[in-house]
Amino acid sequence: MITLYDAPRCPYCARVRIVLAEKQVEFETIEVDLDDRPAWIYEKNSTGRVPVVEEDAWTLPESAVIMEYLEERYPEPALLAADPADRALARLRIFRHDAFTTPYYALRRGVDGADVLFAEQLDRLDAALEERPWLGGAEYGLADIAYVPWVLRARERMDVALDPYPALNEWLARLLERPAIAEEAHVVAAL
Ligand SMILES: N[C@@H](CCC(=O)N[C@@H](CS)C(=O)NCC(=O)O)C(=O)O
Repeated sequence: MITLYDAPRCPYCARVRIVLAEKQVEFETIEVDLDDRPAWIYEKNSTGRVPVVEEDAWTLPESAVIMEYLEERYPEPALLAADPADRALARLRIFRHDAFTTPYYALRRGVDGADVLFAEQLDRLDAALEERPWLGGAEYGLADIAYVPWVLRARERMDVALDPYPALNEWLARLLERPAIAEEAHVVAAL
C-alpha cells in the first residue's frame, strides 16, 4: 500500500492525489502540518517538503518525479500519450512549470507587478489550449494534472478571473468533469 505524506493546501501534493485517483490506486494519507513540520519528515525527504510517497519503507519525493513513477508503476489508464512528440511536450511543460509558479507565488505574496506577470502566463496557457485541446497535446494527462492545482487555487483563493482566457476556462470546465479533478476542487473549496 502506498502512503502519501500530504497537505491539503499543497498544489504539489494535489498533483499526486489526482494521479492516484485517476489510476484508482488505493493509498493512505499522512497529513503533514506545513506550519509546524515534524522533524521526521526530513528523514523521508531531505528538503522537508511534501509530497512524499512511501512504499515498503522506500520513499520518493518531488511531485514531477512521483507522477512519472506512478505512470510507470501503474500504466493504466495511461497519463502520457503514446505519441513520443506529445510525451515530450508534456514533459517540457512540466519541466518549465516554474515559469508559471514564480509569478503565482509572487502574486500570492502581493509583490508589485506580479498580477501582470501571472496574466502573461495565463495568456500563454490559453494560447496553447487554443491550438491543442490539452497541455500535453491531443490527450489529457500529466501536463494538465501538473498545472490544474494552481489554476484552481488562483481562481478560488486568489480571485483570479479566468473569463479573459476562454480556452483555459473551457479546459478547466472539461477537467472538472473528471472525478479526480472534481475531488481536488472540493479539497480547494474546503481550505
Ligand atoms: N519541488 C517540490 C516542491 C514541494 C513543495 O514546495 N511543497 C511545499 C508545500 S506546497 C512544502 O512542503 N513546503 C514546506 C517548505 O518549503 O518549508 C515538489 O514538486 O514536490
